[in-house]
Amino acid sequence: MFADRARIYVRSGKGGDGHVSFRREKFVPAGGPDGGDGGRGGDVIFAVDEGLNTLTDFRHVRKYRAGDGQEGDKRNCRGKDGEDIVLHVPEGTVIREYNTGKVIADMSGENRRIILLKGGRGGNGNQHYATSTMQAPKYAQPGQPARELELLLELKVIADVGLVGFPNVGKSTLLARVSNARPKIANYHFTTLNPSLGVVDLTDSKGFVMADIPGLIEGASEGIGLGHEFLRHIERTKVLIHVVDAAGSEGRDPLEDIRAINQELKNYQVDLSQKPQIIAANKIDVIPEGEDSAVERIRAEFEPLGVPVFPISAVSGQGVKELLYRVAAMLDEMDDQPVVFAQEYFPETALAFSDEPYTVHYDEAENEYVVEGPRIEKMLGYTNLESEKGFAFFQNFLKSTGILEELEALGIQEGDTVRMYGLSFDYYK
Ligand SMILES: Nc1nc2c(ncn2[C@@H]2O[C@H](COP(=O)(O)OP(=O)(O)OP(=O)(O)O)[C@@H](O)[C@H]2O)c(=O)[nH]1
Ligand SMILES: [Mg+2]
Repeated sequence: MFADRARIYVRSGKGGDGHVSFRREKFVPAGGPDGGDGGRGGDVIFAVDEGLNTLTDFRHVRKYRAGDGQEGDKRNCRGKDGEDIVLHVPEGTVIREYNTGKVIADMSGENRRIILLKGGRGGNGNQHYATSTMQAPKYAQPGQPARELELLLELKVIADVGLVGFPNVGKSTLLARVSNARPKIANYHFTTLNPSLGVVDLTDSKGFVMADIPGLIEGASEGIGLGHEFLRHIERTKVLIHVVDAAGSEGRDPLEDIRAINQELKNYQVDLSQKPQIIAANKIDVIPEGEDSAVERIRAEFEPLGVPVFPISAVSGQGVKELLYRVAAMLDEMDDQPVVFAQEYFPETALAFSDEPYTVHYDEAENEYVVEGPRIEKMLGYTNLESEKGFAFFQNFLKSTGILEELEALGIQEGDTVRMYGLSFDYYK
């Protein structure tokens, strides 16, 4: 198993309250307001630390709080800012919102340091509220509240190459032959239950990391047979070695096997069939002499599609070296950019007015979907949809709060109308 996980709680600092006070000086009978502003609450920050390679620390300490901003003081003194808290994580840590599982940040590639949760702004002191008619304001602004989130941290070792194929085709046998890994091998389906990794060393060529995943079956892309769990592990690999039993030992047709697995790869949440692929036509040592060779039929169908085919025997080692050098060459040609997951959850918008309710329903009479409630009203009141920034905020709000998912659950189709307080728009994915 190469997924290291931890569940933690983080909280940003509350903004300090603004202060109410009045100048008191000798010979000045009624001084003006001099209440200072509250300090800013501390941010929750994540930073990549090259020296780390596990999430172990986060399984021991689970709660992380940034400091609160201090209240303002008399004589226009600004309250002290709360201290930021910096959580150091290994590269490749994916930070998700715990309840929805949505990605907030992927600490890979360029993402070395991010502010995950901003501290609250400090409130204005009463000095800001003096006007010609109100010279002694007794009001100061409260600081913005702290924000909290439950997070799931997940570390994935990034394998360059993933082995995919039906159960029992020889994926683990291949990994064991070419790497330091010692996965279990046996002549029955689902021998491999957890993904495992091995390092492939090559002379005169750069080595790579290979991931063996459990066998896929039809319906894997819908989660059947733990398909989601397994496919998730190959999301970030750069090349797939598609292993097939070219001897058809179990009475199936190798070509149909390849098509079926490709269909599952295509149907998964992200289209994995777009990844560069190489076919390992395995078990050639047991193809009966003189038989119409499946290898040639595989070549005829897949090589014109740009997928190289290598006949191998993972047991005898025949053809394996050629396969590995071709994989190394494919990796060499690719840029070194790791695949970085896109943000799906936006704490700033998801947590906006989060204690206010809202509802989503279908209005049959109008044939419209209706989203309403104080939370929506406040959000719209606060957002300028004409501006680019405001519109992005609005979109992230719909995504992060789960409103889009609720609409989909109600059966919304492309082009249907959604109504929110006098605002109507067409739904498009
Ligand atoms: N004759 C022959 N048998 C092979 C070859 N490769 C694998 N096998 C046999 O096929 C069976 C399954 O091998 P595994 O490596 O466990 O297959 P797998 O694809 O990892 O299977 P799952 O983990 O169940 O998905 C074992 O009995 C292997 O010895 C090969 O090249 N030739
Ligand atoms: Mg296996």
